Amino acid sequence: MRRFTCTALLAALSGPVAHAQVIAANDQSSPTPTMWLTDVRGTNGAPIPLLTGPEARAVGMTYDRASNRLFWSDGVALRRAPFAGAGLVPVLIGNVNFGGSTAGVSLSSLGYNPGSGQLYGFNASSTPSLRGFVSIDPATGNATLLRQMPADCDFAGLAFDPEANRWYGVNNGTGTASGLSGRGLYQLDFISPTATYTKLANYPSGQIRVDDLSVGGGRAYMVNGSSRPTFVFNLGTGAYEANLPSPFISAGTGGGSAFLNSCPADLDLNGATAANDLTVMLGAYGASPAMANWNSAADIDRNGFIGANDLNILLLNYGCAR
Ligand SMILES: [Ca+2]
Ligand SMILES: [Ca+2]
Repeated sequence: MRRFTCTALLAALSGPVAHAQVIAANDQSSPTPTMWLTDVRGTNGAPIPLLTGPEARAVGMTYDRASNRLFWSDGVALRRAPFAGAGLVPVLIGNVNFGGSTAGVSLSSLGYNPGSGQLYGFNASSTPSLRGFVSIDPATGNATLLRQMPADCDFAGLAFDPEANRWYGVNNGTGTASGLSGRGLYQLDFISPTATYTKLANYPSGQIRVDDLSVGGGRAYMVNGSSRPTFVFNLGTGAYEANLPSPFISAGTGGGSAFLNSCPADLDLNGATAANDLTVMLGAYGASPAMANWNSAADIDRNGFIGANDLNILLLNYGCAR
């Protein structure tokens, strides 16, 4: 059994915890599945359990800050819960389905676009005509195949950055058809009539699989459902940073994760957009990635420069708090 530090127990028992953190679960069934919250700043002690029991299994997960809801799926069942720290109360929405049938449903990732109000995912089905990117009605689980993809493609992680209006994904497939470049971290557009897949990075040396992806604070968190750590890729500098340790007690074969980005422009990841975020922004203002005062979190629109648009996004969201 995992032993908790006093700090983690106190944090788990003392009500809401700060937002801007990574939530992750895997797909193992025994011992009891657990959904974990990890403080990416490393200041909140050990990972905190949010939910235990069979409903905590996940291979895909995402967060909608407008409704403060987590969505996750074990591959077929779709669940949601309002985020309120430890003691999540899950609701079964239903099964992900095509026209009422779960035949050929094998979801491997989940993401949410607040602009369209739709969930999206990758259906890693062994049925070729159902394998690819799907949109999913968050109220019903009804799915529509948006783009069929080949068997040697598997976007096991998808994450949407609402400020930059960008999708990111991790692909475990080795194929190079359909504009792909094998396994790795991508920025992609699978919704427009002409899809684009831009590979940002290979996986760290020796790694051939990543189970899910969360994006926030200028970083891509590449989560594994096994005991392997979470790889952290800085989207501004294009370099890997120190791994986060795995929260999992027992290894699964898949996993799901979400970044709790409750406030836009929360640069210091403390759950509010306030004076210190403005201080961070002004300290980095005018910087590009090679400069000493560069801060990847402050490049909110992800255009490679910290400028007026980034400051404007911060000012528009100033005062946000959860
Ligand atoms: Ca903040
Ligand atoms: Ca910018």
